[in-house]
Amino acid sequence: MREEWRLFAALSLPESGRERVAAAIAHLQARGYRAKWVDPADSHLTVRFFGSVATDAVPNLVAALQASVRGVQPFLLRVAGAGVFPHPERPRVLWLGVDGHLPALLELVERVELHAGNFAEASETRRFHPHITLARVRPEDLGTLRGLPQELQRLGRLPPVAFPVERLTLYRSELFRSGPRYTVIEEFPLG
Ligand code: 2AM
Repeated sequence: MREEWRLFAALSLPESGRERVAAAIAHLQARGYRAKWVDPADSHLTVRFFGSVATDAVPNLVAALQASVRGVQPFLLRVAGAGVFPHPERPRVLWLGVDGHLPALLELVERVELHAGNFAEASETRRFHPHITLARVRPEDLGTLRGLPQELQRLGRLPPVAFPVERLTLYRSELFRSGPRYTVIEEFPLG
């Protein structure tokens, strides 16, 4: 049987950003909130989710991502703000936002789409909304999230954390009962 990997390209967070994710999760957990929390060590900003890709196509995907970062200079983002998808009254994903040099981020996203979008299982239908996931909310968690909008506002007002973007990373995601395991397949330095 032909092997497939579940792949996505993302920006990995520096240590200071991972600390902010860990602090945000600890803050929400201290409020008694329950959810499927991410492991802060794995936190990232997804640029493009490819889904299942045949392993024999991975070298071509790597070449396409190499092409997509060519000539793109490193840029600065900041971890800032917080929110939920899809709607505060129906929280499914809790996240931290980013600001800073967003035009450079959007250009990178467009270049990845242009060069590597054809490797993705599904075409991108949703507008790109840069975010760093903190947690996924299960239906049974909803009752624990009392005062969520206020808590997210509080997190969103914390001083922004610098997030220098120096490389794009291709990750493999394997899903286990205990949660996803991410492995770095290849890194693509900017500049
Ligand atoms: P999320 O954190 O916003 O859920 C690996 O699954 C990464 O790819 C996650 O960060 C996830 O984003 C992102 N992703 C984007 N689209 C996805 C999809 N359709 N299915 C699963 N993950 C997706």
